[in-house]
Amino acid sequence: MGLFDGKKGLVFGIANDHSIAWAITQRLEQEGAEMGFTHLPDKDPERPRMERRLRKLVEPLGAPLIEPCDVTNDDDLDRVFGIAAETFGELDFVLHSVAYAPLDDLKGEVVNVSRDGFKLSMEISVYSLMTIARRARPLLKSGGSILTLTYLGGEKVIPGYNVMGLCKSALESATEYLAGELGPQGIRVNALSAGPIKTLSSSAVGDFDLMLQLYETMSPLRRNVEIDEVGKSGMFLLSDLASGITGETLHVDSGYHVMGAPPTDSRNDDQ
Ligand code: 0WD
Repeated sequence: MGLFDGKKGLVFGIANDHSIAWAITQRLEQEGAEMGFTHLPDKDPERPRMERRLRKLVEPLGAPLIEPCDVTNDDDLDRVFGIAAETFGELDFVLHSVAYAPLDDLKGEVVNVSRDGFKLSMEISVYSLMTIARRARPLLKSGGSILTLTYLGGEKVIPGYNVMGLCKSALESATEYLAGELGPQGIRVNALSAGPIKTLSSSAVGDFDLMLQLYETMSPLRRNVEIDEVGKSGMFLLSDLASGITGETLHVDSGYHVMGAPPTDSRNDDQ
């Protein structure tokens, strides 16, 4: 008996086998979930890289829905949710694991962020949660849930995270508002705040290797989180085990977020 036997969901944001959404998907699949998946539309239809990568991962799971979807495109979203309604009827969960900021805006100081870069980052990384939740709402069963992915840079200044920090702050607020609005329908909305994990997206974040080192020396567990730890906690938040949890941002980060100063054993004795 799996926690997700007979349950159906939609997953946005698997780019490859290093993606956090893939780690959560693997745990959901082990628990019996049936899932549909979207990928970024390929720019060159002759070389469908994104589609091929996703198909390789999810076809072995017997995925009944694999569709291109750019979350900035309403037609794409309408099509995907239309197919989801035909394929699944009702949904039990939606996983939103999507974020983007133009490289120049991500690398530059927040004070210099461009108007267009700010709008695009917010649209893909924050508004997409609202627009997905709106379309998912009529399909989600009472007891269903939505999960998004965030990072500590939405709560504290993390140099190098820059405009994405502003996006994550707004995303966590959106999680709370959506929880407030969808709760009366029995739908939970939560965010998982993951520690740094090497993926396609994180490779664009400045000083990423330094962050990995900091988590090793500063976090209470003195190590980085494994991607499967994010996978199983994500599965938990989407499952009935978390039936009393909504509007929450759960940190899965070896406890790094509770530290206010470096631990004594990491300080240089000569100082
Ligand atoms: O350390 C990390 N990796 C952390 C990631 C720590 C804490 C949080 N997160 C968050 C990210 O901000 C993101 O919200 O987790 C989520 C997933 O990130 P990931 O697994 O690290 O990154 P990745 O494997 O790149 O998946 C993000 C995907 C995109 O991948 P690429 O690399 O192709 O941009 O978001 C999707 C896309 O699949 N995506 C879009 N999907 C639809 N429409 C769009 C779009 N316009 N833009 C990006």
